[in-house]
Amino acid sequence: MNNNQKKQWFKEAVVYQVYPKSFQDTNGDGMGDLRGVISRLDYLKELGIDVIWLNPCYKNSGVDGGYDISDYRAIAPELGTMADFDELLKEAHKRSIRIVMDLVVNHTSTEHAWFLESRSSKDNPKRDFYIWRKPYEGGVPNGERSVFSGPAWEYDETTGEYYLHMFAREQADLNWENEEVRREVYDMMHWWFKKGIDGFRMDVIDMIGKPPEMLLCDGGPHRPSSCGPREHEFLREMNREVLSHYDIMTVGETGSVTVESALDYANLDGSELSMVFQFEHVEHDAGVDTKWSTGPMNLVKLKKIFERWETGLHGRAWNSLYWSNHDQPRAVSHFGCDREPYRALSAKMVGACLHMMEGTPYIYQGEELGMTNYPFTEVSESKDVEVHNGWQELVVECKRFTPEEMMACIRYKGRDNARTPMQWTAGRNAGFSEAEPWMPVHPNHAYINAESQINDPDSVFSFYKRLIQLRKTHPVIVHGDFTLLAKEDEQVFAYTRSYEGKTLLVACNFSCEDAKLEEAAQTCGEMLIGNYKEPGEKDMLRPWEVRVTLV
Ligand code: TEU
Ligand code: CA
Repeated sequence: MNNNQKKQWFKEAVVYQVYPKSFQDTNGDGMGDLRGVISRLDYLKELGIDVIWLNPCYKNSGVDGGYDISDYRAIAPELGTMADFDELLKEAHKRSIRIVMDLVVNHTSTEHAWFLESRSSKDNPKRDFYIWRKPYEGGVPNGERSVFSGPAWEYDETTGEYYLHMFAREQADLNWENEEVRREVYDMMHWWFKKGIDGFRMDVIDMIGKPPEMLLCDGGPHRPSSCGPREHEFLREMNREVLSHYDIMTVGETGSVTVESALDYANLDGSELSMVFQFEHVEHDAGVDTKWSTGPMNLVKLKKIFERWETGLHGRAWNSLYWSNHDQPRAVSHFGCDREPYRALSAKMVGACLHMMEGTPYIYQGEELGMTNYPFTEVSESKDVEVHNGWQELVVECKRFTPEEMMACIRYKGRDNARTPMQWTAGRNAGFSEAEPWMPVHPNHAYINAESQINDPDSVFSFYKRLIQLRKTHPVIVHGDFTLLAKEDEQVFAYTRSYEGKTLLVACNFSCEDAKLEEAAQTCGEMLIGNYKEPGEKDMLRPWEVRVTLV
């Protein structure tokens, strides 16, 4: 039996993502910490999730939410200690909850010891750990652009050369062509697995195999920067050397993945990763050449994206399902309607729409409460390097957006929407912290909070709980094939899943108006879950209604 046949648990699992800085503070410094995660494990157990994906909690330089790691084997002091981490792992395992860590190995912080050595001289043994190039005609080697705006090359005076950084200038890209780099990364991964962690979410893992053209010192233009010729070779090597030795799950964050390349990344023979994160659905409404846009979402386009992924991967590879994470706006604000009276209804609907598809569902902290985007009014309220760099480029330098336009984009798409503190109670600082929180608490915690939802059978929380239970009860949700219905309908997202003689019918109304259902999408069979109390008309969905039935 090969790897993935043995290890099927990741297909049945539901993952909950914890952004530790914003989850729960326990020592009164206004920032969430690992002890805070421990203190909320019973809440997560109650919700019924199987796996926690923990955003980076390693020592870092404070530039990009922990994605600028300066020591892979140390816990960030602001989040706690290694003893706290070990206890978290132990307490989670006691509750049969697995812990998946973030693996950020496309780049390190420029404060990492490897980089300090690398930059110190051209003949330092670690020089080649990073990607250094000579100037081209006195300037940058080529026109490669950072994901966070501006050139991807930073000049370093010590040796008069440029290093590559695909993200912030404090995040230098590692050179995966260097075998020693790979060796170091694999050792570090073994070290964490030996501690007993249950997997890795691999940050921008499609960028480790860089297309050689993008690194040419030729003054050339910005070129594709992901999934070069050695990408899959590196992942298969990592799999052989590390992953295949443990009973773990892996998910590759792969912004460039296509249905076709997913058949390599997440193939069912287990030779690379367990699953991928693809971006097409969350970016379906992105602006022409950047993420910044104000929507609107386009349901027909969105459905076609899901259809392509669901049918393309069925029986061949495995996918993740997510609406939101720490890089995305809130699910209900992006895909539902966060205005009353539709917020809770639509939060449930988008949840069911996603959880009934094929793939491993990810719930981002607060999504299970229907938490919403934050009403940012000033760019200075943002803590996000992506926002500030984007502002500098798009508003200040090239004046593509007026400040008002850019603020509207930030409210719609900014990553800080997902990073405001978790709303536990209606009380002070939403029960997140005794002290002034590092990010503002959303004023709507007065009525959107965990305390008021846990024991309310009609809450978004209780609805998510049932979605998770359904997955454990009906194999069709895990294994069924997918057929999209009503493809051109601009209000209704309806599909069926079929497996071993059972058919699941999911019908969702993505609008504030009633929606007519075509015959194939009309409710029949046993009602598994819905978000309205009163039964409705068979051929009509009410605003933001979802009905899931089984025959
Ligand atoms: O994100 C990768 C990525 O491609 C992001 O640029 C993403 O598209 C963007 O944040 C959307 O606004 C990962 C992490 O999830 C992110 O938090 C990090 O900032 C980034 O890598 C660098 O490590
Ligand atoms: Ca704290």
